[in-house]
Amino acid sequence: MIWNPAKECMSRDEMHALQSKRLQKLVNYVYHNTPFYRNKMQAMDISPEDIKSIDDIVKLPFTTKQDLRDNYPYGLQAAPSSEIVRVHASSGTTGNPTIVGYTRKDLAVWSEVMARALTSFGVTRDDTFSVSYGYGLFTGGLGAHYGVENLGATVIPTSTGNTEKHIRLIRDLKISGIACTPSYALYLAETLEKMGISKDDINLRIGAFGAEPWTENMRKEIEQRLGLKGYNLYGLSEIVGPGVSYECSEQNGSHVNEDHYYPEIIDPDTLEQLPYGTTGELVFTTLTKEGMPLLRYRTKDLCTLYDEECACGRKSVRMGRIVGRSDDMLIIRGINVFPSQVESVILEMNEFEPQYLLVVERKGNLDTLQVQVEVRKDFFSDDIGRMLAMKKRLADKLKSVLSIAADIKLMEPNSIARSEGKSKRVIDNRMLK
Ligand code: DLL
Repeated sequence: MIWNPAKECMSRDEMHALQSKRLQKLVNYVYHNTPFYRNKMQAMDISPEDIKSIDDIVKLPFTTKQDLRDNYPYGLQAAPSSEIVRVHASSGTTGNPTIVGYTRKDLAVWSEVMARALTSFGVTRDDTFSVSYGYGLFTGGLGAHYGVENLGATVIPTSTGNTEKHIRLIRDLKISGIACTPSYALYLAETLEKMGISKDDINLRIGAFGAEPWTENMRKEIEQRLGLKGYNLYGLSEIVGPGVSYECSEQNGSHVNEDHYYPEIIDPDTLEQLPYGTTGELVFTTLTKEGMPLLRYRTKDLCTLYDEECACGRKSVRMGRIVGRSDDMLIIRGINVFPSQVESVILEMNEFEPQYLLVVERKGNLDTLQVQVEVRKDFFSDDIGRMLAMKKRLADKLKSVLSIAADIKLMEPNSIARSEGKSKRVIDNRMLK
């Protein structure tokens, strides 16, 4: 099933024409309603008339998270506050949070793109769907919630917390779909096992997972332990929240809702636009947003865009998995390390739980990487020889993937803090100095 074939299966030429029309309108709108953009465009000597097609997007200025922070709270809002009906905020580890205001139309577009995503995952009106992303300032909960309602399935707004009660609801209400972070899905699986409930006692069949990077191995692990099929859901608060892109049954990249969010890949150093098929930083322009429209927003997410046709029938451009972020990529002794690389190695080995923490330190002038990882109950023992051999196996594998040596710390089952939302996988103590 396809929720909106007219848009999702639009020919590339028609999409180009629609995007061109929408970009012109958008540039006019922000030029006249957001002093921030008018100033930027004037400084670059560009006027709205210079934008004749979507290809002219390269003439426009970029927007960064820092711009949003510097103009906190409402500096980039284009609609009058009387038109804003909801506000979300994105957490940041430092500085001001990012405030995002939505008009009524923005919310309608959001529930449309979420309904497209859920339909693509196979959700129908007959499903009962648990939304287990946090409700509140975070966009995950309410974003997924209104998508499920728009589609006509039954929504159970479980949010986060009280996992045992959640599992009883999953069993008793015959919940068939769940939206949560992949790390919370693993925690659910663990709790299910602890409660002595088998995956055959529940009816989960679809998972809408996102809000943090995850790997194919993690997908297999979640699918196997919860007895469902897991789909990737991507988005970010600044652009809208969940629903920017979504996987289809082919699971070969995520279709971008590019009639609303125009994607580009750029080289993060030169800021040049890169062709499809090249990995770089993902940038979005919100083609239809009213509340806080953004021109060329730099997500810092690293991925690749593909425009080859997909067998599912949708014609939209697809994005590959997020392979890292241009800003949280770890550089250890000059080598780029992505936490997802460590995760893949851990998940390939039966001895370990998919629970790990990377701790980076600087000793003298040397960066060190410690990988803390939980050993599965069945493999944990007092036999030092066995444990040392296990440690060496992991160290060797990591070395061959990362090209640097990591110090491995084997942890007892259940000793690494679990998360209900986004998991924290990296502690970089070098930055504290
Ligand atoms: O995480 C919105 C969301 C909620 C997406 C629920 C999907 C599901 P933010 O808190 O602003 O918004 O964080 C956005 O999270 O730039 C990525 O780095 C990361 N991210 C989101 N989805 C994925 C995904 C929400 N599917 C930031 N895979 C983004 C990898 C993801 N990373």
